[in-house]
Amino acid sequence: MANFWSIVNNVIREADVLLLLLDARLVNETRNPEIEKKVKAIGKPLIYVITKSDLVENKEFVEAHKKELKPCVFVSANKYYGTTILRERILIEAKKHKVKYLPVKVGVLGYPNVGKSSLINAMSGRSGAPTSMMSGYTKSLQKIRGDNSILFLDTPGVIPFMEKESEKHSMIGSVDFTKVKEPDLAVMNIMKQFPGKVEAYYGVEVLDDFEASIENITISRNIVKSGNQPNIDKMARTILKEWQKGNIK
Ligand SMILES: Nc1nc2c(ncn2[C@@H]2O[C@H](COP(=O)(O)OP(=O)(O)OP(=O)(O)O)[C@@H](O)[C@H]2O)c(=O)[nH]1
Ligand SMILES: [Mg+2]
Repeated sequence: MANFWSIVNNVIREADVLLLLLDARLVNETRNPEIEKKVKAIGKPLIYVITKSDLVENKEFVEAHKKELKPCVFVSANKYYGTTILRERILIEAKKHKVKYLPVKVGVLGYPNVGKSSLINAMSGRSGAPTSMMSGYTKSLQKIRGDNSILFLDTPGVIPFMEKESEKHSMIGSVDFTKVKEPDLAVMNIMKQFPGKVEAYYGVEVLDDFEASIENITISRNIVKSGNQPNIDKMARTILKEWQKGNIK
């Protein structure tokens, strides 16, 4: 991870404009005060890009963020929303900061798995930046030509240095479902923050006792281990996978 930070620091130095990608479902959780501070300190423009907006039905909730995050653009790499507006915003910010040459160098920053490489691909119309549902996929700096006016600098995702919140990282997908140590805790956290979504997806009753809900889902899917006991760990990992893939929304 230390090495990933050094790539991020170099990109902050090299880029003319920085994008900080935030997950539309977890806007506050995916902000990174360390990155925001560094970019401000160096005096470069930072655009907040709220991505995966196709996964959010309650647009008002997302709209509320517009007031506190400036400038801010909503996009979806999957649905190609917002890419033209973002391109315009990048060029406006570059001009405001007196960038006199093209292409404008645009550093793309954010948590692992937030959708950095996917956005670059959506904006460049090619698959120049490899993507994956497994977090930590981009491991080095990649330069991808957007068009004549933009050169993207893709970075490996980083999380704030001192942050050790494993449930949050599972919810964001920064630690992917195969690596999460306690998937049941991660699922309970999602159930708490997004009431009823997991239960609705699996067609079980919403209970106050999240552990019981996971058990009910496990039983309803007949996921068992030896001795015919419900295999909670296996089911919780599957639920987490569906969440991280954006199927539960
Ligand atoms: N629904 C939805 N899924 C998205 C969107 N953008 C990315 N994804 C998915 O999110 C996952 C991660 O995407 P990447 O583009 O690889 O994310 P990244 O930020 O580059 O990840 P690292 O390189 O690991 O830091 C993939 O499964 C993508 O398909 C989006 O706008 N909407
Ligand atoms: Mg990537």
